[in-house]
Amino acid sequence: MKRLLSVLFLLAATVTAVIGVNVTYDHRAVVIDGKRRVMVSGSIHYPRSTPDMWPGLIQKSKEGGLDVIETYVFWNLHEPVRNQYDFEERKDLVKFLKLVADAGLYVHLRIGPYVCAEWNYGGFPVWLHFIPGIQLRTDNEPFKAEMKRFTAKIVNMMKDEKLYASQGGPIILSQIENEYGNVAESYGPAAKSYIKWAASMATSMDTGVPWVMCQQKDAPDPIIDTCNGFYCDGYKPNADNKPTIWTENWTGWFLTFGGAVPYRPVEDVAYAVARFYQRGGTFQNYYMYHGGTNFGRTTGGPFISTSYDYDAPLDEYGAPRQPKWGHLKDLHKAIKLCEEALVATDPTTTSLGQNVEASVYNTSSTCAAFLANVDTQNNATVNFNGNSYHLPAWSVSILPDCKNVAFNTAKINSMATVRKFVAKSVGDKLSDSKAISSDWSYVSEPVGISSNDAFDKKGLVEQINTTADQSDYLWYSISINVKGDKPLLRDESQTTLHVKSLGHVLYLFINGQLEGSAIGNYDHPNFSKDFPVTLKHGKNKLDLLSLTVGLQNYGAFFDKTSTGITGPVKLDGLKNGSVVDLSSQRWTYQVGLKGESLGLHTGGSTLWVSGTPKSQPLTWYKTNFDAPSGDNPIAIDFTGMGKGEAWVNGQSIGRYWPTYIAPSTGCSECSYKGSYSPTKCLKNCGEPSQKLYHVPRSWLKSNGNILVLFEEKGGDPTQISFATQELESVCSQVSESHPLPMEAWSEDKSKSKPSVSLECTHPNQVISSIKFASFGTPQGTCGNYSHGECKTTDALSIIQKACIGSRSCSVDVSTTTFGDPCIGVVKSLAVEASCA
Ligand SMILES: *[C@@H]1O[C@H](CO)[C@@H](O)[C@H](O)[C@H]1NC(C)=O
Ligand SMILES: *[C@@H]1O[C@H](CO)[C@@H](O)[C@H](O)[C@H]1NC(C)=O
Ligand SMILES: *[C@@H]1O[C@H](CO)[C@@H](O)[C@H](O)[C@H]1NC(C)=O
Ligand SMILES: *[C@@H]1O[C@H](CO)[C@@H](O)[C@H](O)[C@H]1NC(C)=O
Ligand SMILES: *[C@@H]1O[C@H](CO)[C@@H](O)[C@H](O)[C@H]1NC(C)=O
Ligand SMILES: *[C@@H]1O[C@H](CO)[C@@H](O)[C@H](O)[C@H]1NC(C)=O
Ligand SMILES: *[C@@H]1O[C@H](CO)[C@@H](O)[C@H](O)[C@H]1NC(C)=O
Ligand SMILES: CC(=O)N[C@H]1CO[C@H](CO)[C@@H](O)[C@@H]1O
Repeated sequence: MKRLLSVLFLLAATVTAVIGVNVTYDHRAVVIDGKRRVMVSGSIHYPRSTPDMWPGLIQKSKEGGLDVIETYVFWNLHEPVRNQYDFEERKDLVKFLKLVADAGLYVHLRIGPYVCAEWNYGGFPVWLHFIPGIQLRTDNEPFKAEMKRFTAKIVNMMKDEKLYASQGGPIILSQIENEYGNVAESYGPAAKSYIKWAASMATSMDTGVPWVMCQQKDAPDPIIDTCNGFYCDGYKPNADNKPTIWTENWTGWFLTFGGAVPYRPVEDVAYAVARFYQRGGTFQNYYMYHGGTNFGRTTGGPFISTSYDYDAPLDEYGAPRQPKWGHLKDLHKAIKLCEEALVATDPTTTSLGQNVEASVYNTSSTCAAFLANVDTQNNATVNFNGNSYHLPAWSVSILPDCKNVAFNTAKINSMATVRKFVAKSVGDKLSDSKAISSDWSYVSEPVGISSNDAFDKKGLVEQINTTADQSDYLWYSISINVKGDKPLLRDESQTTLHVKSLGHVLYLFINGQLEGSAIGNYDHPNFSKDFPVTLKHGKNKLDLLSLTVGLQNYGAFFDKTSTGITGPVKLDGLKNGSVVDLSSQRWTYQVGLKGESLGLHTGGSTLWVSGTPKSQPLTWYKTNFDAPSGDNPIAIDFTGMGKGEAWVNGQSIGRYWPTYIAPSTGCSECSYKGSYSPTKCLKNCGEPSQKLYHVPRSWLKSNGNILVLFEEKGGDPTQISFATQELESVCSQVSESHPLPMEAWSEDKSKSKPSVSLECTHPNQVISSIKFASFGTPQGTCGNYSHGECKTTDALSIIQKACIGSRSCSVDVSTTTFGDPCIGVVKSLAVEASCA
């Protein structure tokens, strides 16, 4: 009987699972099976992590309070060669979506297929560029045919796997095109007809779920136009029957090689999100919730770094970034407490004074309110609904019952953590050396032309047209004859080679020797440079190696952005004072490196010789290594190397470039108050933009792993080391005056007190020591607390007693627990602990 029952139960479960839900929308919200929903979404791009990381990322998204995972679909990853598709491993879109469904979350599938995303060529395959007569992203038949073919490919794949909500799957929304409204003007009248076509092409695919277009004010019905930005409060869609949706709320910003590391304070992210729901929004997406890593040559830009951490709530390696993750989790709980009121009616907003306003969602059965202080400096105390409320500057308080504050965006209850990468020796090393290996072999890459596929051409070529992005590298080679009897050149010190390039990086070799280099940056990939050169009498070989560092991904006609040495290239320093222009002479070209054509990245080939030449440009290095022990995330610290690409067991972990240093200025103190911009909050000025590079654990065996590097400039591989991410401290600081912790909301409110909660994130660890505890007026931040003037004497022992040996603990922030060291002063409790 029991067995029969469970069979019946299973049958019932299967039946409900295949019955689809009806996703529609109205002016308030996305409507699922007739019910309006308030939803929180977060972006995770599946190829920016590995399949073994996906379940953990999705689980932490769910715990963080997300309802929806949003991802782009990356056309150039899935169709590297026209009509040859790849959906394996990191590209296994279906597997990713099924894992999201298994976790009980919904999906917003942004097909694009133009995706921007700081991704190479905005996600377009470069082969599109070579289709005769094609014009991308406009009303052009060859382009529309390709876009429709790929969109249909993905839609049909989703349908075959029953992944649309209408079929019982997780996909409730889908996006066509991407931020086209930002650039449409440049495409003239064709923009309008293109968008009309894209809208009807998409809706004709009959997915059973709504489509959206972001940053597209003229999105044709029934497509919902949505907002992207740092703030989207006040956004109104283009028709009364469409809900207000925020498809990209930038949780931070992307890093570039040559830039400092951007971050966005969580108080400001929370403020932006609360303002959005306050002013009528019902669906908001964090871009990114997990940023991850640009493996291989997938970065766009140009100059986007390999790390795509984005200061997201989940860090590059998948760990919760605290307090960001936790504070937003508390925010989501507060918003969910308001859901019934939010979907029932429109808000009524009234001014409570200068820069202070209340929005109330009030019906006969339910009431929720948001009180906002949009002043960038001044705190405010306001009267609302018969009570008095303190509103810190640039903050929103959420009152799910129009009376009690469940959350204030500027007051963080969540725990903070400090995670650090700690150098780790590998294998059973006898020495203390943290080097990955002292035992390397190498292959020297020939300078200049070495391939039978090299070709001659008069004049300088454009790089993307020439390489079709099959490689970062393009050789431009030429010979110059300096006649011995009647020397052409003035004094050698006065001879210069002037090179103008559209980017992105250039190395100049003269007679086989590296003479100099030039680099662009994110804002200006192009450069002009005068290289002092030394030429000998007779024939001189000039080899210019031009590199791309990710192709343009944004802007009108971004696909037509040129790169490479388009000239002029001139030699200055002739005896008679004139300049020799080499630009229109006959050059020899080679796409890619010899080592690339030999497949050296796998570590195969018989060319490897033992040894570790240092500071030698154009060198392939190889070593074997054992995986660092434990299960914490791993990175390689590339300090000591110049620039290049690295492969672990044949898989590219991306371009490395630890020698590109961020500007030394621009990192001054940053307040969360006031409008955010990508340059407002920066750190690591004067340091390498990126020195740590993620090595996914799942790419490693316990021993016998192969690491291959291709170094362009010259470096010392014996200096590079593994580092593992370690949890240094967990901290919390909570004030007596903080709103009640969210857990207490549904309990007896009169009894609950604000509390400090700590938890070791690793399941096998417990709180092992209390590094700091103070009740009174402590100062500082996690890792850096100090006592204030007011403090009790026994805070440390109270916390030790409550926490040591437990995985988590919670202590009330109250004079009942600690006594009162300074009557009349608002006190807080700060604790720093470590886990082991
Ligand atoms: C889906 O819901 C909409 C409105 O909520 C309704 O008009 C429509 O008939 C429903 N469709 C199905 C298939 O139930
Ligand atoms: C909500 O509406 C009721 C009935 O109209 C009214 O009495 C009450 O004051 C309103 N509450 C708020 C906070 O505006
Ligand atoms: C404003 O409020 C915050 C948080 O409640 C507090 O720390 C700060 O001292 C206040 N500032 C002023 C000028 O009162
Ligand atoms: C790079 O290009 C920009 C815009 O085309 C131009 O203004 C600038 O002068 C160029 N810089 C160099 C160093 O050539
Ligand atoms: C590639 O070549 C075509 C035709 O020669 C030219 O129109 C186009 O501008 C070039 N592409 C780039 C990116 O320069
Ligand atoms: C200077 O010498 C170069 C190289 O021989 C020649 O091409 C050029 O025409 C000369 N210029 C003048 C002004 O004589
Ligand atoms: C720690 O605090 C001290 C004094 O407040 C300050 O000088 C120092 O820069 C802080 N260090 C960090 C890492 O924040
Ligand atoms: C690209 C884009 O939409 N940028 C916007 C991001 O949000 C800020 C603040 O609202 C705007 O100023 C930018 O224009």
